[in-house]
Amino acid sequence: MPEYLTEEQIEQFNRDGYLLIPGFLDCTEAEVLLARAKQLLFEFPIENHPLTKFTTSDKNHVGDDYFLTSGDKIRFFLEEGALDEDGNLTREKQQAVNKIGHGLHEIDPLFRRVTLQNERIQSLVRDLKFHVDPVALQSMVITKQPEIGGEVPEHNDSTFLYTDPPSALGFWIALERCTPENGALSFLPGSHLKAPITKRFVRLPTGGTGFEFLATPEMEAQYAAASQGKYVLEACSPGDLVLIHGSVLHKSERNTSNKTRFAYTFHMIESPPRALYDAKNWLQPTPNMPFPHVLDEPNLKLVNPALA
Ligand SMILES: O=C(O)CCC(=O)C(=O)O
Repeated sequence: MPEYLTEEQIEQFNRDGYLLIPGFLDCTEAEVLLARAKQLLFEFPIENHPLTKFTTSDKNHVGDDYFLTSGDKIRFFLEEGALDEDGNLTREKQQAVNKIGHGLHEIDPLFRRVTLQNERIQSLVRDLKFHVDPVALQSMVITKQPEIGGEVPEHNDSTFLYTDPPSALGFWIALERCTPENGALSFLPGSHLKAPITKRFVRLPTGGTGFEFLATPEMEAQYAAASQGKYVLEACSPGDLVLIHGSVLHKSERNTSNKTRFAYTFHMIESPPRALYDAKNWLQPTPNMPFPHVLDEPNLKLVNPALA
């Protein structure tokens, strides 16, 4: 018997490749995370920041050291539109950040509680049966700043968090109202069943990041044609959770409103030997911070004494 999800919700996730769960966090829980994210933005020192922008286009994807070594840290990536031609910030730092990442789920006690010390997450993971022994590998707060909050182009998450076989699962929690105007997520239902992962985002041997292609251009065109369809926009309220299959196509538009759109998201993958995560991936575990096992009881109870 499922503990948290209904059989209908599990079927819906398997059919559509995503599932909206309204009110996964209550309003207070969502407010606490929102306030913490704003505090982090307020407190981070902009002096000595390398002014790394979060860019997502196929040709120009972020890949400097500040990004590549952010897996076990809390770092701040800027919006492309927040810098002028000379590289100077055009607005206050709090309004210049695109996302905070990628170790919030381990380092920050409030984000850790929601991610790794949360019985609802454990029940949901057991119900979904997507993974046997998942590990959490990254987390982010995405802020979608008013007017400059950039679009996130169509993609699937297993391209960026690649395992063999693909096993990524996204948890995306709205911390504010998400509307068509401020860049709510939209999905291509069923696309996870129609097209395999055709490329993966890797560390290049020459430095930086790029894509390694796993299919010929002909195969890619064939899969792209098979997965055409109508995107469904999912408006959300604070606390709503969207589960995102690693192969489902999704995107979000630019924020054209005057309101922010904060969301907290983290990802899990299956652990070996069921799925292999290799050294080509941009995000690497470190001796200080191996990927935590989500269903591992001792791990769940372990609270970093430095954070207690
Ligand atoms: O929050 C967004 O706008 C995009 C998030 C997303 O696509 C992802 O985390 O994979």
